Amino acid sequence: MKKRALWTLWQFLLITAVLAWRIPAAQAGPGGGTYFVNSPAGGASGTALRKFVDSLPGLGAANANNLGQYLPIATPVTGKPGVPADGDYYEIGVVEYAEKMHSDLPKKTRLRGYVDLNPAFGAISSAHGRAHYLGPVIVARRDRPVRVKFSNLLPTGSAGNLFIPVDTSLMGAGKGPGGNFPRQFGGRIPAFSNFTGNYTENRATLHLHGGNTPWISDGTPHQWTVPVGETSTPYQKGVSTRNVPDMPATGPGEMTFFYTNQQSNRLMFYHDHSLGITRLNVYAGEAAGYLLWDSVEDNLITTGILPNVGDVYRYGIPLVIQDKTFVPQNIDVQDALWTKNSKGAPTTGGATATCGSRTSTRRTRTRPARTAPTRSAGGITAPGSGRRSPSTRPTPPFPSRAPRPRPSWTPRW
Ligand SMILES: [Cu+2]
Repeated sequence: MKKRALWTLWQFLLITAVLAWRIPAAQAGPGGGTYFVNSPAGGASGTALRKFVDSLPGLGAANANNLGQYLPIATPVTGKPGVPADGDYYEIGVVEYAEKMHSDLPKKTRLRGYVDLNPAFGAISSAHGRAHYLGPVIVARRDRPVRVKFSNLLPTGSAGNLFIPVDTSLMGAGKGPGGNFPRQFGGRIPAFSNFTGNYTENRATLHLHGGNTPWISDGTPHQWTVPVGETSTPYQKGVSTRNVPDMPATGPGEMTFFYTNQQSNRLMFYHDHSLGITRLNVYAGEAAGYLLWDSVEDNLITTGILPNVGDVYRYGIPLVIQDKTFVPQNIDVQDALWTKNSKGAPTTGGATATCGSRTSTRRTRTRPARTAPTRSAGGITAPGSGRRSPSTRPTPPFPSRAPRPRPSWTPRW
C-alpha cells in the first residue's frame, strides 16, 4: 500500500461463491436498493442489514465498538514451570460462544473461536463468555519465539457437531481408518477396527498463516485434536500431531506449538486447519490476528517516518475484511433445505441466530477409475478383472453410500 503505517489491509480468503439470490421487490433494502451482504430482508426490523451503522471493533477492551465487540490482545503467561523463558508463552483455547455481530441482527450469532486462557482472566469454565470474534490477537517481536498451549474446549458428543452443514464425502470429514475402511486407502487400522463412525466435527488446531514455522508446529491438516472429554471417537488426535519438545507434555484435547518469528514485520493470522472441515471452522470464527513487529519498523516509527497512532496501535490499525452471510432469524426456519435431522430441530425462540453460508453448487469429488466386475461362467463376480464398460457404473470405493448433503448449500471445500 502507498502509505502503510496507518492501515494494514488484512484479507481472509473465504471461499464463498455466493449463489445468485433473487430479490423480491417487497424485500428490497432501504431506498429500494438491493440487500447488503446477501442478507434476507426481514427479521424483527423488517429491513436488510444497513451499512456503516456500527463502528469497527478495536484492539483491546478500551476500544470496543457500540456492540461491545473488540479484539482482545493475548497476554503471555509468565513463570510457567517447564516452559523455557526465551520467548512468550500463551495458553489459548477454542470455544463455542455467541456474539452480536450487527445492530440489525435481532440475536447474537453462534460462533466458534479462540480465547485467552491466561489464568489471570478467570477459570477455564468461563472461557466461552470471554471470547471475542477475531481475537485474541498475538503481538510478537521478530526473533523472539512464541509458544502456545492450545486446548480444545468445544462441546462434545452430538453437541460437538458443527452448526453449519458438513459434507462428509470430503476426505477427512467422513469415515476414518476404522470399520471396513477400503484397502486401497490403506485398509483399516486394527486399533480402530470396531469403529465405523465419522471423524468428529469438533476437531480443531492452530495454524499460523504465513508463519516461518517448523513442521511439528505448523498445524497441518493432520495435526488436530478433539476436545478433552470427547469419548465418542477413537480418533482423538491427528496422526501428525507432535508436541513441542521443550514444553510440558500435553493431555487429551491439548496441543503445543512453537512459532519462530524469524521473519520481518507483518500482520498474519492464525486459524484452524483440521482436515475436511477447515473452511467451515474458519467460517464459524476460528481465526485471530497475529501481529509481528521488528526493529526496522520500530525505528521508522521512533524517527517519525511512519505515523504512530499510539498505545495499542503503535504498529498500525489492523483491518480485517471478510465475506459473511447472516440469517436474521434462525437458519433452520428460514432455509427450507436446512437439514433438521442432522442438525437438530428448529430453534425458534432460541437465544442465538445462526451464521449460515450459501456457496457454489459444483461438486468436487471424483471417483477413482476402476474396472468393471466380470461375471464368470459359474456366476461368481470377480471384482476389478474385467474391462471397463461405458454401460456399467463403476463401483464406488466407499464401504457405504450415505445420503449426501444437497449440493445447493454445500461448500466446495
Ligand atoms: Cu492459512
